[in-house]
Amino acid sequence: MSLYLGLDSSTQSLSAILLEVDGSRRRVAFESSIAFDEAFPHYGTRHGVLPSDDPTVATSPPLLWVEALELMMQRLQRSGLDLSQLAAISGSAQQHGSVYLNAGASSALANFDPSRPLAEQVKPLLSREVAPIWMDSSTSSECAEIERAVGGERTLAERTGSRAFERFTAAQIRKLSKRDAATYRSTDRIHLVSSYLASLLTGRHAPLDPGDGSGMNLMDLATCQWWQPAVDSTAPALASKLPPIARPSSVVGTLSGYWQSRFGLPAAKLVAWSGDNPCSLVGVGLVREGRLAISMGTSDTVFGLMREPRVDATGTGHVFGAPTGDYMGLTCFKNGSLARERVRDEFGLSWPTFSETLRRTPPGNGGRIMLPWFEPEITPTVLAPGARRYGLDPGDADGNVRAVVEGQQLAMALHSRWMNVKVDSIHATGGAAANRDILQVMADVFGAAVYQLQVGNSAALGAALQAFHGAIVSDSGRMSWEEVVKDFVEPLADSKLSPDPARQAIYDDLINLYAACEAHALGKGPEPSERLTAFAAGL
Ligand code: ADP
Ligand code: XUL
Repeated sequence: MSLYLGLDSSTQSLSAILLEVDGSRRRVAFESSIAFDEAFPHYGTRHGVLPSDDPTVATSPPLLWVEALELMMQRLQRSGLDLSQLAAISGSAQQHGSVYLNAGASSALANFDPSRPLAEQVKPLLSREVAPIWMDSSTSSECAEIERAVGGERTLAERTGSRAFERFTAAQIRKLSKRDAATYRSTDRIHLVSSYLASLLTGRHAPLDPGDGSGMNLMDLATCQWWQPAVDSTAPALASKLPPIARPSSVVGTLSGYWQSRFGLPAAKLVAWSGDNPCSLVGVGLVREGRLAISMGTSDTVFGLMREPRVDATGTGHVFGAPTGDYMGLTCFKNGSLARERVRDEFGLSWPTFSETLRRTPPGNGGRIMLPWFEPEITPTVLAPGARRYGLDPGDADGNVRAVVEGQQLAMALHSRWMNVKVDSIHATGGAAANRDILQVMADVFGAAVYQLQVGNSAALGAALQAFHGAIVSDSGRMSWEEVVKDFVEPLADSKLSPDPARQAIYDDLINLYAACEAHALGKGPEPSERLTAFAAGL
């Protein structure tokens, strides 16, 4: 019997899933989650993010993630499981965020004192107290500068998988090097959240993997190595500050002495961490082409596996590396769960009453549309926050509940067309995938069957499967991904939600009106009121 641990450090929480594999018998032996704001109020985060006067700035405290890691290991230690059988650990983390360490880190990582908490030992190693995270959109000028320097948006997208995006690590690093050159100079190593936490576990600077590396605008997708023109265009002397890139799910070390002494853990293999979306891809079982997954966590993301990297000509989406060594297409929306919560709270609802409202309001919402941009939006790029409403009274509870859910699903359907996947089924994951009334709208908008999965936290599950795959491959050479995910990623048999043909027909029309509203709000199209009135009359 062997145990494999997957950790997921997301925006709002740290989760863990421990898999037990005993011959052909496989099960989840332990599952736990720590919500950052509740467990560590002394950092003053809201939904895991530090307060900021500028709505385009989003940072988090890297020490909070360390405290969470320690607390999780303590929970594991107290679980009563036989942890001497722990064979490997891997992890998943929110993508794009970066952590800045000084030259002291290289030796300190190997020599943490097991009698003292880790956060106080990591504190002196940070050259920057905060980590910019994926919700940041303060770097538009840096994006333009990087694209110009490498020969344009198209070139950057073809080489790295994405045009320049505000939250991607290159633009964030450039911002620091321009606006706080002294801090940049005092930085010896820039980690992603994933490679930072992996480094703490293995006691030396850990490499990152291509799945997370492709969220930086710095990695050549074809070679999975740093693309020198992008590195040179981002900041001075950057090459020496970046970690190396390892093969996906390769063993990059063992659990360091700190964790062994402090929590009685064995010298388990440490398998390269990845981003939460690449981990979710395998955690929902998308190891073959032709299906889509939608994750509704803090962000909403639509993604699918790709054998070949088909870059998005419209500049909306991304191509990332996948843990399987293939690629994945992804479109990300910042206004995910927090936008739904905003509407829920505005009208004093709970999730059950929010759902009940969805059930009794008509599809198409009488031609009333919301562009749910409560926070600056990633897809499409919207820097000035504020929901835009068409024919919708801001005080109308029923109308706004339906409008936020329909608006989000229509936006996801519209902006995932570039992936060119004929969708007949969708695997839904993330916290909001528990809500079957939201999933019914998804099924109707996409015209596809929607399934829920046995294990809700697909990113943590994907990380645990990555640990399993990495350990087996390093010991015995080979194991197909189909074999790795077997038994863990089956959709729940009775979870299927089918599209209703009449509702689907309404959304086939409404998506064009949604696109017209979006174009109008972005200053790229005419006022759509007349079209909305005509649509409402035909309902
Ligand atoms: P992340 O991994 O990005 O931190 P999760 O995938 O854990 O986020 O999802 C957390 C979110 O799930 C919460 O912000 C909450 O809004 C949402 N959520 C939980 N239960 C429901 C529900 N019944 N209906 C809709 N959303 C829900
Ligand atoms: C993906 C993205 C988000 C974060 C959230 O590009 O920015 O999904 O990974 O954790």
